[in-house]
Amino acid sequence: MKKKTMTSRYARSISPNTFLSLFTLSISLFSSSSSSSSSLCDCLVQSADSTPTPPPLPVLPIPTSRQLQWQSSSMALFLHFGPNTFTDSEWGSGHADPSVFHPTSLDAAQWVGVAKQAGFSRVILTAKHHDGFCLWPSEYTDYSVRSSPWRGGSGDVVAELACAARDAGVGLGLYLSPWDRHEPSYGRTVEYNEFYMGQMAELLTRYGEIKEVWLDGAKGEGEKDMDYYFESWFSLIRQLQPGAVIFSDAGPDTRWIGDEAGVAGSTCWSPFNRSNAKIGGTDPQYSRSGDPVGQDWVPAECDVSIRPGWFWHASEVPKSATTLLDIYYNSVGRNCLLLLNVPPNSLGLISEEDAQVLQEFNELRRSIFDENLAKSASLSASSTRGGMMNNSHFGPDNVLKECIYSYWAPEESQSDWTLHLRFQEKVKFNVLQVQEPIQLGQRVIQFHLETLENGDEWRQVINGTTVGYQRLLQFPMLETQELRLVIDKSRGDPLISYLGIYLDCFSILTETPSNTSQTHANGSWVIMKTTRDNHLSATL
Ligand code: FUL
Repeated sequence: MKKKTMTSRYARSISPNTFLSLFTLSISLFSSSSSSSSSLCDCLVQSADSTPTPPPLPVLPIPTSRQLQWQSSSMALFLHFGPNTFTDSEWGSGHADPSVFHPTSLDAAQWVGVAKQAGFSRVILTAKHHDGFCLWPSEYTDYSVRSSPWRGGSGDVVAELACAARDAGVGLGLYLSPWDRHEPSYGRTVEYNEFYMGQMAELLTRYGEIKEVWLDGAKGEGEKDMDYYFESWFSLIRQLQPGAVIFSDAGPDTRWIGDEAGVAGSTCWSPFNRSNAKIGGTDPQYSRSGDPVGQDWVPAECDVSIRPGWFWHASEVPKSATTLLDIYYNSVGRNCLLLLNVPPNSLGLISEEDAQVLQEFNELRRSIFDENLAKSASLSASSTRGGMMNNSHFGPDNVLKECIYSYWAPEESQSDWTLHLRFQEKVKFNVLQVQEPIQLGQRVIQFHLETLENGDEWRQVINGTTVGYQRLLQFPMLETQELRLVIDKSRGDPLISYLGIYLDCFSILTETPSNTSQTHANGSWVIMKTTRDNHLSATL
């Protein structure tokens, strides 16, 4: 098939010198600020050749170092906690008596421990939800922990969580709701923006390093009209916490995916036009898919709760581990970060049943993804940048290293982009993982996996659109000795940093739609699937 190289249309080149300094800067920032990233960077290939072929130019836009670090963490744990936890509500009126806030066993170290053991390296707390109640003793309002009986009015949930997170090496993010149903100045634009920025400054100066600031676009119908000074808020956040990513419906660093089910589009670009999105009024379809010609790098975050509500309610139970696994495929497996809400209960603890499910979810992921079956294959490629004979940095074997800075790159101006895997014996698998070195931009538009049958017939197993940081595709069990990953369409030359094949014995694929051909199904030709606990979910 003739491929279209879209370099001229999409790549806004920058000079090689600028690129190299950007590249070096991003590696050094990435490695200095992330403990887990040092192992990622250990795999940088050192040249034995005195004049190695340099990396290709990036295809813009590209991520900042804080976005790279955010994306590499894959999952964060959301903690909705406040008066709603005690009043059985979701959107508190803002008039609940502060005395309702009385967790008798609050233990932030338990929250962080549960998160860490289940593989989450960041937690994000609702420091203030829409009811306006502050989980820290804000100077600007008395509607806070200071007016509650908890710790005799001298407690500070944000401080306890910050301390526990620091001790455990877990990152901390904070949610400060713009919509405030308690604060009397809400509705008076200048006054409320000053109030809000005063609170933001407290949060960003008292508690050490903050990794993410979560700006919720929600607001009830018929509520007072007012403007939020987003640009001033963003500048303040940058000034006080330059390493923090800012989440909102429209970025600037990470965007809302457009639903609260944890499901991204099966096509999901990190490029996006921020000017096309409005905080509090986005087009869900645009948010889900991103924009292949977007000027801004704004990857998506998928938020979803382990329970039906965001806050803890005695009557609700957590989703099963296999349901969480399904959500993982549809979020992390579609180039997004999964933000899973696990609300502490009215004792101030993550409930035992939630912790149990998280542990099982962790075990499921480990048992599936710990062993990349592709490691036993011998790899070849249609071409290699710099040639295979020249100690190339860009050979196909790089796709077996867990590092985005080592990747396979084809020779420039090729019409065939293929990675070929040959096994000594047949391998059995049903999951494909592909990753791009996104520090050089998101490139792959369309790809497919094919297997050799009857010695000389290549049959397509699955196809997909977009890869990004990570793409996971599921398909019925396959047994083969030869495989090819073919990139059909790309913005510039495609680059692949990782290729994995895995055996998932937990998700059961049950139904194939009769009207969907494999060729056009975009990695989701298995429309409905059920997991062992009979959970049924749509994967589109
Ligand atoms: C929504 C809010 O209205 C919900 O209460 C929750 O905080 C969720 C994460 O975002 O917009």
